[in-house]
Amino acid sequence: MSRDNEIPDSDVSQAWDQDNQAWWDWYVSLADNTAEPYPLEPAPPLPDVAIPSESEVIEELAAPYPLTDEQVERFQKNGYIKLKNVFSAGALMKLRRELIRLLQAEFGVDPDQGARDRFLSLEMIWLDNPLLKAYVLSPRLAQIAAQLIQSDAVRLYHDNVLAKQPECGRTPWHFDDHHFPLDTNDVVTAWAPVQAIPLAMGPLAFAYPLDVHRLVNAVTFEKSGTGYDRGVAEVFARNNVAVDQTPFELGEVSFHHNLSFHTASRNLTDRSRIVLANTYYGDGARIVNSPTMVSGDWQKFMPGVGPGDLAVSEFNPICWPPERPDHE
Ligand SMILES: O=C(O)CCC(=O)C(=O)O
Repeated sequence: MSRDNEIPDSDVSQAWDQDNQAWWDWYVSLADNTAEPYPLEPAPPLPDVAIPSESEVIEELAAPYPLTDEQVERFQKNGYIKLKNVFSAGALMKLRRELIRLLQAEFGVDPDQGARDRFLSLEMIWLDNPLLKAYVLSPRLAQIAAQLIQSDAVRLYHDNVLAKQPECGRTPWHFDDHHFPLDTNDVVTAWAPVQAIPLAMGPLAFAYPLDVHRLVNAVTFEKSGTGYDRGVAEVFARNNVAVDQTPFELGEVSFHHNLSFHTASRNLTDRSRIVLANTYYGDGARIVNSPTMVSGDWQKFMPGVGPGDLAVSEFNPICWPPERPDHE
């Protein structure tokens, strides 16, 4: 029980009443960080490449990235897949430059210089930033997402710029099913780092196969403290659950299902780990009847849409297939 109001710590039925940055500050506070930290190490250098024009980027992001049946089956079995060369080095460096500019404008800190300890987040950037719009509504990412969840059409749930600063702690074990108040499991997040991620920087790490989420059904979510994170880690360790914790090459993007359990370790390098994470879902999904505080300020991502409604708003365009008209 929390002493203030006698509401149990497991009761998340109340709505989130702060912004998305406050949500992330809260969420990462649920991670267990008791392991001894190591000293920071230098991040790998960024590539020295020509930066493409906006139209070159749009052209690159419109080209399909065909998946093999084996890749789709692997995603469906394991709940995630890491794909190499989804973006060229030039397209990534252009995105990185823009994300740093946006983070600096919002938080007043250069995420690569001296800023410490925080998990910064920006979302819904695509709405008034044409360059970001090209990456977020990118036919390439949405086509991969649609193929992985075998959906005829996918909509955008939201974009999320995530900057894990040097020395910031772990991302707690979780799956995204609670984060997105959608009544479907046809949900996939494209997690696109804008630099290579060595182990020391805390790459996203996935427990597999997908159905290991059933092992932790009985672990009660707690909205304060690190009990849930520790509980999941203990069950996974006891059951020898496999975890893919491997570096990301430049241009590599992971795609994870909303039932895929994932985590990330601390960032122990001297550079922020910056990522653009876009979530897509199968067209036709509805909002669940009772969204919880774990879904954060979801109404910002779907203005005018209420519990039980079809998950369709002007902020959730169909991103794949490109020719499909929006039925609003
Ligand atoms: O970037 C992270 O550490 C966590 C991101 C995440 O959990 C997600 O995008 O689903």
